[in-house]
Amino acid sequence: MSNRSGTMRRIIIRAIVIGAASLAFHAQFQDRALGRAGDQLRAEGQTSPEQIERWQALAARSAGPLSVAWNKRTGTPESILGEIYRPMAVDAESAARRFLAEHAVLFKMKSEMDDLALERSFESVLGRHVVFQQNYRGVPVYGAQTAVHFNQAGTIVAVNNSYLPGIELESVEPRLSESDAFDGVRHLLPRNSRAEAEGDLVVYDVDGTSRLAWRFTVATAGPTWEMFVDAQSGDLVGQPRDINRYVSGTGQVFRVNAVVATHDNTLRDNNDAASAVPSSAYMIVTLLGLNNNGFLDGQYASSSKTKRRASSASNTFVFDRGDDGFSETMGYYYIDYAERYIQTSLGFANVNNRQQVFAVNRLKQDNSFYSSSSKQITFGLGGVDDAEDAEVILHEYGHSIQDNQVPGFGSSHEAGSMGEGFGDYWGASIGAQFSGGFQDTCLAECLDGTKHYPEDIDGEVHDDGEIWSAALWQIRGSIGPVAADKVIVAAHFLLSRTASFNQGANALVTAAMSLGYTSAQVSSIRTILQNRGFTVTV
Ligand SMILES: [Ca+2]
Ligand SMILES: [Ca+2]
Ligand SMILES: [Ca+2]
Ligand SMILES: [Ca+2]
Ligand SMILES: [Zn+2]
Repeated sequence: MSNRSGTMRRIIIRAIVIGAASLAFHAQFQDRALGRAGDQLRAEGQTSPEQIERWQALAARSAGPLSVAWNKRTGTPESILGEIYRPMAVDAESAARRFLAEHAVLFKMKSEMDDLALERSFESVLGRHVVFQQNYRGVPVYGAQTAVHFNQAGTIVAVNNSYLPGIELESVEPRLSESDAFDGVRHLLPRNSRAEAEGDLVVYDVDGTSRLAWRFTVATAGPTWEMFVDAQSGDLVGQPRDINRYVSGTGQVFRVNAVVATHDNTLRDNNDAASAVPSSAYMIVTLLGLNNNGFLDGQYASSSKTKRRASSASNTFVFDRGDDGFSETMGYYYIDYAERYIQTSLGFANVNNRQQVFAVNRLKQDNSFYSSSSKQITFGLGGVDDAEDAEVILHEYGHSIQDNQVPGFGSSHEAGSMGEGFGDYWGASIGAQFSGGFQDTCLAECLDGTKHYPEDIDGEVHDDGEIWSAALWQIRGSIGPVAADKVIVAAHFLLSRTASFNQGANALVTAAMSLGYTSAQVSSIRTILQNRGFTVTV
């Protein structure tokens, strides 16, 4: 007997060192050695030898084979499945409490269970489900719940457990009030997404440390932010997190615009007629980040200022250009695409990380604009509807990007010109990801232009912006699309709202050096800008 338990102990220790797979084997082995039912017993995760013994005591009395997963941090069962415990002749909550109390040492719970409050008790086709919330001295422990699931016969068939044992806090009285705590961190939320917060006092455990914290949820038109603030120190714990659940939908868009999509510069608008453009110009795309409310509302874009909005319960937005829903879909798709590119490919977490609201049919003129006061984009209907063209959509989004990086950017003539030039560049650079190299007439003329600073300045921001967009386009040709897009966006951070062309040029070179670009890349950028007539001294 002692020999056998000595062997077992050695096996236990080795199993723990080797990890989950071996532990599963061990548990199976030991169970069989004890002569109990449970050939199918499986274990996942790790725990201590003492806990294994307690587990064996539970498994020995189970009605059938079990599986268990261990919580790495606490060493307690995180999930138990199987016929765990025979029916008891009491109500479900009492039965659940009796079961947990009997195994309180295994679950590392207080035997009196007075820190478990009934959260929910409900029926399903399986049977009854009883969910407890853990409280610490009356304060809910965030995410700490224990659920006991019964089948129709009253047998316990599953336990989920995230109870957190061993919490020790000096006080559960917050030093900071809810509003003081939020005031200290609200500036950390992405710009333009600040709103009123809902706060709850919780015990929050992260990285093995428990603390008293205010949990805030901040609903905005786009993301819903969740953030935790230490209720004693006021420190933000972790990062704000978007807790919305987004869905994907289906949309139909032009590959950039009708001309680029067909490589046909002779296409005419024909008063918005669908027949003016061949069906080959369209492509079906996945619309990401939708809120699932049936409209084109999502994480990074919303067509909510549009009149008579398109809607689809299945998030299917397939229209041709005869329907304004097509323009809404174009706006949603390309804005969302650009923002994901900024965050994922360029690596900026804080550049226009918000929901861009736009309207596609409120303006009759052949014009579009971004408003730095409302932060919204309005696309005009004159001629070809502006939102039928990704280059226009992205141009306006370019203004939004710059306003987000440097609020009020463009307040001098040269800064305004750089804003127009960046918008044209941005539309062309993102558009080129779809166009396979084809440029429509306008873009080719603007971006490959030879305008030179300062003698070609005529005082109109779009005209003078062509000096800037042509320089940026050359930089892109020299160092590549992603490297160019990244340094161009990064350089905005270094500018004031009234920056001059020369400041913009020096900022580009400074940003390239700060990003660690090679000396060949940096000198190429510098030379291109100097050849445009800018004075670059960095
Ligand atoms: Ca038209
Ligand atoms: Ca239209
Ligand atoms: Ca029109
Ligand atoms: Ca137009
Ligand atoms: Zn513009």
